[in-house]
Amino acid sequence: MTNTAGSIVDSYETRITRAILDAYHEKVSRSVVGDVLVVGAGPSGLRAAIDLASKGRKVTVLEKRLSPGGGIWGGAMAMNEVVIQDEALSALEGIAATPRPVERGLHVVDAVALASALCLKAVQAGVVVLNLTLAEDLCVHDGRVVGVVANRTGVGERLPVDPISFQAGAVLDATGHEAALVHMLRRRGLLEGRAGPQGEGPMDATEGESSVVEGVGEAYPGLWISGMCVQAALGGPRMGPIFGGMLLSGRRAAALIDRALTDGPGEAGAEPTRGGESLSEETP
Ligand code: 48F
Repeated sequence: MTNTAGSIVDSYETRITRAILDAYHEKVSRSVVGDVLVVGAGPSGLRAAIDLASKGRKVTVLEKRLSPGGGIWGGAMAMNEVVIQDEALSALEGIAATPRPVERGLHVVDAVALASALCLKAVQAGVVVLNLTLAEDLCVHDGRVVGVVANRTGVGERLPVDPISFQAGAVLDATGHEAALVHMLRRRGLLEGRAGPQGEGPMDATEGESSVVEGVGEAYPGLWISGMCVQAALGGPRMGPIFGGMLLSGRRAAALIDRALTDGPGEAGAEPTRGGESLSEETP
């Protein structure tokens, strides 16, 4: 195709550009309304997304970084092996990353293999993963979280550019240590409750690995929590470089959300608690 003045140009480059634009916008467009929005593509968020999509739910994952995978890539102190305990091996179901037994109930998995396998499985299961997409706020209608306000990473924080929004029957805060969505509600006084700590406790791997699973629940109508977000929101201990609890936490979140979506709002009865205290004093 010649590029003479006044002629219409459709070069190889413009066809490549159009292919990207059409495919990306089709993908985003079909994600605008869905069953579940997962914010954070770490181990808990990806595991939850995979399980929900495998049950036929329409799931979108928003991840602010370039690479989905969260804290998996770095293993511990940048040593890229991940530890999984015996009791959590079932959480690797369907994930093509092979654990190798090491000692007394512990296994290691190559961090690159685990992160890649979770990402690939999610996409193959039908999850739409939107990276470089920052959840900057929540949509709350009539006392219920119904969606997420999102912007391109690096844009909304620096420039006066309005965001777009995604809506879903359930939103999962899987943002890890940041507990980003929980804090958005807390800042507005919407989570004024008795569960005071609001921040992780010091390291206790045994307690942390169980409470990160037990604490999964609906923190506010429509907003669920999993993974390290549970500890950050409810004040549980950090557990350090062991990842089984994260995957199990995602699995539990998926099971509870799936049940809640089937039963309808108000039927889940899975408000997360720690020490008998609820996250929110009253849930409308
Ligand atoms: O931190 P992350 O891996 O959370 P997780 O699934 O797992 C925690 C472990 O990695 C590790 C640990 C194991 O013992 O303690 O830390 O609970 O993944 C959270 C993801 O959320 C993204 C963030 O970039 C990361 O990939 N994220 C955080 N805030 C936002 C976000 C936001 N506002 N919008 C979109 N993504």
